[in-house]
Amino acid sequence: MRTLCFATNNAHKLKEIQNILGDQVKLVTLEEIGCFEEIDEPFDTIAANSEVKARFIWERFKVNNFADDSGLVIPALDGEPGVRSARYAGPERDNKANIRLVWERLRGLDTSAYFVTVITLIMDGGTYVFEGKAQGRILFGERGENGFGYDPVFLPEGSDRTFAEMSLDEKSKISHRAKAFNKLKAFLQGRY
Ligand code: ITT
Repeated sequence: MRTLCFATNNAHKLKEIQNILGDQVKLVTLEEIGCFEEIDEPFDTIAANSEVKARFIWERFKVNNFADDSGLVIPALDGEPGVRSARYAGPERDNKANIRLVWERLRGLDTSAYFVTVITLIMDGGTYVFEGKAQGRILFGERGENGFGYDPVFLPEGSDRTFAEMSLDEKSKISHRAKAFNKLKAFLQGRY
């Protein structure tokens, strides 16, 4: 089985994605390919940040790899929090404070929002991009205990429950992340 580097050191994330991709590939972390550097995410779009990570690994280590980046996009806030989703209210990555800031800025505006995940795969020198979106709207109140980040205030389209009121299995049927990774999986099938 060929190995494929997933540009992360988050063991939990790696396990989750290995589970989606199945046994057609063996994922390895950044540390396993000898990369111990913090890779900057300097750009102002989610797509550009995922590409810069994958390209860095390819240039430096010449190994097939993919990188992902995700965020919450609120059109009425000109796309914020977007690339700044994790640190919207400050460097502490405080989910509650991030949500409060969204509420503060969104009051009186259109609450439509979507989560997006962009994966950049660099395989044998070629670059391939996979995107997944989950459309919904922001609630002014938190509901549910599951998930992370903005899940308690995100009501996906067609559902009467927030992402945080869903089990991981349920969320994984409709989430931006699952959609993007299922596209990657389909692409790798038979090619890797
Ligand atoms: P890395 O270490 O891999 O960068 P991260 O926490 O930055 O992990 P992502 O790039 O996947 O995670 O997402 C960036 C932020 O966007 C994340 O911290 C959340 O605030 C928000 N976010 C992304 N996906 C989400 C989801 O499924 N539910 C709730 N919030 C999400």
